[in-house]
Amino acid sequence: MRTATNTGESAPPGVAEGKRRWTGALSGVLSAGLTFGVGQLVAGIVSPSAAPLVVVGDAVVDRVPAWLKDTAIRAFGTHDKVVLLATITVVVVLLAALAGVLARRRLAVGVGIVGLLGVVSVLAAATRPDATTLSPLPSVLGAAAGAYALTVLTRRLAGPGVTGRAGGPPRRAVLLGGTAVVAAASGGAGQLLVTTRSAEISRDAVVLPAPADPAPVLPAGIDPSDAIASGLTTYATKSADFYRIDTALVVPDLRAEDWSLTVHGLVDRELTLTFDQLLAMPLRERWITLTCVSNEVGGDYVGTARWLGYPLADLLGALRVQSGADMLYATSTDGFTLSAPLAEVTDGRDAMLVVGMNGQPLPREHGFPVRMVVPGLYGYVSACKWVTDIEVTRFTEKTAYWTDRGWAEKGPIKTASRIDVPRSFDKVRAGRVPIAGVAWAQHRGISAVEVRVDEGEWERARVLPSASADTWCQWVYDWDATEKGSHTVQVRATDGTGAPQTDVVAAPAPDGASGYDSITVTVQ
Ligand SMILES: Nc1nc2c(c(=O)[nH]1)N[C@H]1C(S)=C(S)[C@@H](COP(=O)(O)O)O[C@H]1N2
Ligand SMILES: [Mo]
Repeated sequence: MRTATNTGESAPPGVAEGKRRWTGALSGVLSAGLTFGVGQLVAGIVSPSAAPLVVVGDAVVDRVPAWLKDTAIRAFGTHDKVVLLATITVVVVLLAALAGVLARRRLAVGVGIVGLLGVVSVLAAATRPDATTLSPLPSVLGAAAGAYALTVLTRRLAGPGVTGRAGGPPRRAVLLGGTAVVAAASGGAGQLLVTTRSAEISRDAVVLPAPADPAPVLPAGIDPSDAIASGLTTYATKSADFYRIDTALVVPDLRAEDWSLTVHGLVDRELTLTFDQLLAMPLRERWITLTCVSNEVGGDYVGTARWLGYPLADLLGALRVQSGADMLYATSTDGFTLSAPLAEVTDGRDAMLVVGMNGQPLPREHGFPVRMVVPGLYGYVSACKWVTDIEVTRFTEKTAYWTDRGWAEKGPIKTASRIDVPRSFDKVRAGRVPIAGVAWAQHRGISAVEVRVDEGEWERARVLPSASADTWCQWVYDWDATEKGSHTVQVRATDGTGAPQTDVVAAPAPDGASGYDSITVTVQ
């Protein structure tokens, strides 16, 4: 009797209650879906980087403790962003389901949770470094749509009689399905708007000038075909294969026509440069190897490309740097900052404001339209992507993003060598076994590479030519593998100044990993 009154039909109370709880959870999740769908649509119109999921993700990236960030980069590598977005999505879905269930008891509680998500998103949007007055709008309208949807769904589906004739399955399906369709459609439309107004179109329209000072033709002897066939890294890294490391959750959407760079601070004359003005300057093209400070011994956060740009030293020379300045504080459009030592930038090396990579405009993930590249310094203190502001200042005045998170203030690249073939734990046939890899000590160059087996004598490997001291080189060593069984192979390099690579084992933090790369192989 009482059960019948409560549920409005004859299903056992537990079943009906369970079903309604699921309906509540689904209402909550779909309302959250609508929040993000509408948010994405408004972001598509207002600003792609202001989409709720993006701003919340960016805020999390900037606030997670340094150790967690380092661990994530180590564990997930370049997939760390996907993992983060998936985690945030799971948390939101769970919260939204909870909001939907609670809303059935007290609507205000459920709507309150949606509102709270909205507030978090608005705060995240408003505090982004590239925030405008319109940035909170996607979050505000998205949260409003979500709260409205949850109210309607809860009122129509959670009350008594919901599973009866008036509110039975057809109406539930229409309401829930309709919400899902609107959420997906607005999200999809927003995504379409984002892609059509994106920097990709701007990039397609860029025509790079021929370099006034072209890169040298690569010397013969690079990329020996047998070693490449067995897995040696190619000397030149394809842009699509180039490692990507940055704090940006979505690639900044910066059009070349909207880009400008301001150079200011301790200079006699300040400068604001547009993209067209930069392209009109005499450009230089160089092979340069980039390395990330997070690269582990034997790791692959390193790559070589042909970079086209304008020398930073020439730019700064024209502005006349004042005495006392020792640092360039570069800021990216998304608020990332780095501090590059002025001494290295102006000592004659090819430190550049870069517009081209491997003969193409910079790929968006690698800094379109303009980034910095300084040979010899780890990326976090030199290679600012999407750079829009450079302040000439002092290390005593300012600290940059990674320095604030415990990494070294200055980051010269440590001499390193890596074994590419054979792979560790490979089984090889007794006889002549080619061992090959790469070695780098940017701007000092590599003068020698040595290999040793089972901690025996160090033997000279053949160092292949390279374009300059600013790039890595490949090396090959022919090992006469006679003794069957398991062996360890180690490598070490000597830089162009004659300094040997250190054997001291160090983790990437705070100033780069060190120690010898080593593999274990079984001779059969
Ligand atoms: N704007 C911006 N620039 C940045 C970073 C970043 O997080 N944001 N990361 C730096 C780091 S740590 C490295 S190693 C290089 C990597 O450049 P790539 O992604 O083109 O390989 O970019 C540097 N420039
Ligand atoms: Mo890096």
